[in-house]
Amino acid sequence: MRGAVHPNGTAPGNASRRGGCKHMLSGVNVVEELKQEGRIEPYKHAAAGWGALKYVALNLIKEKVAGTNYKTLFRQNQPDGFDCPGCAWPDREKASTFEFCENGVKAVAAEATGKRVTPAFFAAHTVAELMEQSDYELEQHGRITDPMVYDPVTDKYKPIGWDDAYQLIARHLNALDDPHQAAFYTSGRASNEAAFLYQLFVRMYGTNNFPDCSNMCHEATSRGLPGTVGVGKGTVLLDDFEHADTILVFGQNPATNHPRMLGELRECAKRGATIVSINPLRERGLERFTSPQHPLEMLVGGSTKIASTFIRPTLGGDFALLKGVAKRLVEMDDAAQAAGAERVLDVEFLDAHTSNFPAFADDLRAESWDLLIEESGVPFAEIDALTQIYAKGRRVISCWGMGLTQHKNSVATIHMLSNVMMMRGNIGREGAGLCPVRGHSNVQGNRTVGIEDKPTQAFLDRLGKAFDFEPPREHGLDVVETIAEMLEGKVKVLIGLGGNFSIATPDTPRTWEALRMCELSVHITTKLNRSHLVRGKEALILPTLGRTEIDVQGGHAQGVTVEDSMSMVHVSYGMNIPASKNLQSEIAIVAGIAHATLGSKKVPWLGYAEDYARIRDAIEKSIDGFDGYNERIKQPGGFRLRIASSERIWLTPTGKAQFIVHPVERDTPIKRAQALHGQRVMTLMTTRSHDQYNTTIYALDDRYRGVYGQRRVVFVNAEDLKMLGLAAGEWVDMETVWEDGVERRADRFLLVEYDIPRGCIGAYYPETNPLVPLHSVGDISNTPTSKSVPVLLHRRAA
Ligand SMILES: Nc1nc2c(c(=O)[nH]1)N[C@H]1C(S)=C(S)[C@@H](COP(=O)(O)OP(=O)(O)OC[C@H]3O[C@@H](n4cnc5c(=O)[nH]c(N)nc54)[C@H](O)[C@@H]3O)O[C@H]1N2
Ligand SMILES: Nc1nc2c(c(=O)[nH]1)N[C@H]1C(S)=C(S)[C@@H](COP(=O)(O)OP(=O)(O)OC[C@H]3O[C@@H](n4cnc5c(=O)[nH]c(N)nc54)[C@H](O)[C@@H]3O)O[C@H]1N2
Ligand SMILES: [Mo]
Repeated sequence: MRGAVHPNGTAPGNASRRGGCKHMLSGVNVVEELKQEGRIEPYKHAAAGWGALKYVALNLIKEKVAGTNYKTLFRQNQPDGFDCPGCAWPDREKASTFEFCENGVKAVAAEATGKRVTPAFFAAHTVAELMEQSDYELEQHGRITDPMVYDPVTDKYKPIGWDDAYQLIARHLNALDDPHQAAFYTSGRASNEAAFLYQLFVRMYGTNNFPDCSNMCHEATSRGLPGTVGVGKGTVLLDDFEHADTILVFGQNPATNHPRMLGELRECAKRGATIVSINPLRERGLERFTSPQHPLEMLVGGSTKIASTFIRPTLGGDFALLKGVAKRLVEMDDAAQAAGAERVLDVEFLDAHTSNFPAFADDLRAESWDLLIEESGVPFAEIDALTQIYAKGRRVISCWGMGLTQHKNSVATIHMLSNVMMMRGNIGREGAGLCPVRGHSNVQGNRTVGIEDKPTQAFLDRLGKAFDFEPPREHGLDVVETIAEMLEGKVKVLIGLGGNFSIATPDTPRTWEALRMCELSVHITTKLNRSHLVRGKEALILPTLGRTEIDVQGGHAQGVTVEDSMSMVHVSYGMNIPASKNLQSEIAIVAGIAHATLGSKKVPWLGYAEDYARIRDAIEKSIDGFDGYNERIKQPGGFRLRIASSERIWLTPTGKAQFIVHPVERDTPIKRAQALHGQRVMTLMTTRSHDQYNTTIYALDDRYRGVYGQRRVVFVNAEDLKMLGLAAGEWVDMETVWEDGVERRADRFLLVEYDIPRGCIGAYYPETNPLVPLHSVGDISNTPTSKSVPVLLHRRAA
C-alpha cells in the first residue's frame, strides 16, 4: 500500500478552521481537523497487543477520566459490573481474566470523560457556530449536564426544567392530527427496560413508527433468517466456538468492531480450527492477533495466525459466491452419489428438517458458472477451495457483519448463506450454526422487547391484552420511510432515544432538509452531536445517565438488562458517579414524557421509573421467553432466550427449514451506472475506521489500515488508479451516479493505493453518507446500501 499526503503536508482546507471559508460541502461539515499531518503507512504488527495498550493509555489521558472511574474499566463485563457499551459480542461468563479490549475501553472512557458541556457552554456558542465544528470536535466537548431547549431568538440552547421539557413534548404530540405524524427513533444502546417502556408509550400513543439503528444495520439478517430458519436471530452460543472445526467470517472487521471476538477466534486457531475470511479486504486483525489477555504472548512479542484463507469477493459479490459454493456442493454430491461414495450433503437433515431442497438443487444445476464467477469476482479455483474447506468441516460456524447486510441483495445473501449451512446440517447442533454479529450492545434486545416498525399481530395482541389497550395495527415507518415522510411534511415530530439520526442516516443533505422541516426534535443523549444542531423548529436536548453510571431510583441502585448477539440476557449495574446531578435515566425520561402526554390512569409510568424490576415484570407479562425474569437475571451470566432454530424447531409456515431460490440479479444500480459511464464507475463501500464508534469519532487514525491523522481518504486499487489517470496522494471529489437527477457529492478525499479488488473503493462513514441515495436500499430490508454506492472520482483542481 502506498499513499501520501497533500504536497504541503496537510489536507487542503485545513486553514478554514482559522477563519475563512467553512466546509459545508453538500451540507456536511467535514471532519478534517488534523492534530498531526495525515500519514499513510502500512501497519506491520499483529492486531491488538502493545499497540492497543498504548492507545488505551492515551485515551484515558485524553478523556481526563476521573480517578475512581479507572476502576470501572476493570468491572466491565464482569458478573457484578456493567455491560460494555462497546459491542454486542457476548461475555465469557467464567472468564477468570478481565476481558480487555481497546475499543471497549474507548467506549467507556468516552462516557466516563471528565469534560462537560454545561449551560455556560451553550450560552457561549450559537448553534450556527457549533455547526462549523467537526463531529470530532463536538464529541470532544464532553458530557451534557442539563436539559436544554432551543431559543430561536438567540440561536442558542438555554436551560429548561425537566417537567417543562416533558410538557413541551406532550403539547406537540397531543396537537398532531394523527399519531403517525410522529416518529420515535431508537439507537441500540438503550436497555430492555427503557426500550420496552418507550415502545409501550408509543403504541399507547397510537403508532408503530419505530425507525431504529437496526434498520441500517442487521435488518437483512432479521428479515432474512425467518424465511429460511424461522427466527431472525443467530443460533450459536459462545460455547459452540469451543467445538467448531471451521469458522467462516463474512464481511466483518472484528479487530476494530468486536475485538473480544478475536480472543475467541484465537482459541479456535490454536486448537487447529480452520478460519476463513470472506472480505474484499485482508483485514489486519484477521491475519495475526496478539492477545492482551495472554501476558506471555505480549511479553515475547508473539502472535497467533487467525485466518488461513482469504477469499476476496467484489463488493456485493457474496451472493454469487455463496450460490457458487451451493452449486459446487450439489456437483460434488451428485458425483459422490454416482460413485457410490459418502454423500456430501447431510441427507438425513435435508429429509427430516427441510423443505424445497429439490427445486433449490435444480436451480443450482441450471445456474451458469460464468455468471457466478463474474458476479462474485472470485475465480472458480477459489470458489472450489472454499467449498472444499466447508465440506471438510464437521462443525461449521458462519459469522457475518455489515459486509453482508448493507447491499441491495442482502436478504437474498442471508438466504443463500443459510441454504449453504442447511445443506450440511450445520444448524442446530453443537459447534455449528449461524452467527450474525450485532453492533450496538443491546440492539438485539431492543427488537426483542418491541422496537419494531413491523410488529407481528401476535405480539400486538399480547401487549394489548397485558395493558388493556388496542395497539395500532398498521406497520410503522422505518428509518428511510421516516425521512421520506418528513420530506413530504407528513412526519413532524422526531424523538430520538439515543443515536445520531442526522448523520448515521443516508443522503445527508436531504435528511437535513427533512429534519429542519420538523416542528419538534428531541434527543435523549449523553454527548453533543450533529443531530442536536440539525434540529426541528423547536428542539430539546435531554441528557441521560450512561450505562456505566450509578442509577439510584426509589432509594435503590437500579440495574438494567441487555441481550447480546447470542441471545443471552443479563443485568448491568452502573458504577461511576453520574456526570451531573441534573441527569435523568433513560427510563425516567421515557416515563416523564409518557406521563405528561398520556397521563397515568392506565399505566403507572412514574412508578415504573422508581423500580425497574416492575418493568421486567411487565416484560415477562407481555413477551415470550421472559418467565421468571427478575429471578433469572440473578444467576451469573443471566439466561438465554430460547431460540427455536437452535433446537431444530422451525417456526416457518411449513414447519421445516426452507430452501429459498434466488436468481443472480443482473440489473443492478451499479450496472446501470456503468452502462452510462463505463468502467470509471466505482462501487463504494462506507466503513468504520479503528478510532470511531459509528458517528462518534474518537481520533483520526485507522492504524490497522495504515492511516494516521486523516479520515477523508479513499482506498483504490493500483490498476484502477492507472485506468482513471489518478495517483496516490492526489485529492478527489466523489459523485454518486443515480437515477433521480439529484446531485450527490462528497468532496476532498485523499487517494490511497490499497489492496482492494478492482472496481471497488472504500471510505469512512459518516463522511460519505451524502453519497448514499435515500432510495438506494436493500430489497425487503429497506437498509441503505452503504456498502455499494456507484460513484465517480474527480480530481480536484489544485
Ligand atoms: N470500535 C467500534 N466497534 C463497533 C462499532 C464501531 O463503529 N466502532 N460499530 C458497532 C456497530 S453498530 C456495528 S453494526 C458493528 C459493525 O462491524 P462490522 O460488521 O465489522 O462493520 P464495518 O466496519 O462496516 O466493516 C465491514 C467489513 O465488511 C467488509 N465488506 C464490505 N463490503 C463487503 C462485501 O460486499 N462483502 C464482504 N464479504 N465483505 C465486505 C469490509 O471490508 C469490512 O471489513 O460494529 C459494532 N462495534
Ligand atoms: N454510510 C454508512 N452509514 C451507516 C453505517 C455504515 O456502515 N455506513 N452503519 C449503520 C449502522 S450499522 C448503525 S448501527 C447506525 C448507527 O446509528 P446511531 O446508533 O444513531 O449512531 P451512533 O453513532 O451509535 O450514536 C451515537 C450517539 O448516541 C448517544 N449516546 C451514546 N451513549 C448513549 C446512551 O447511553 N444513551 C443515550 N440515550 N444516548 C447515548 C450519543 O449522543 C452519541 O453521539 O449507523 C448506520 N449508518
Ligand atoms: Mo450497527
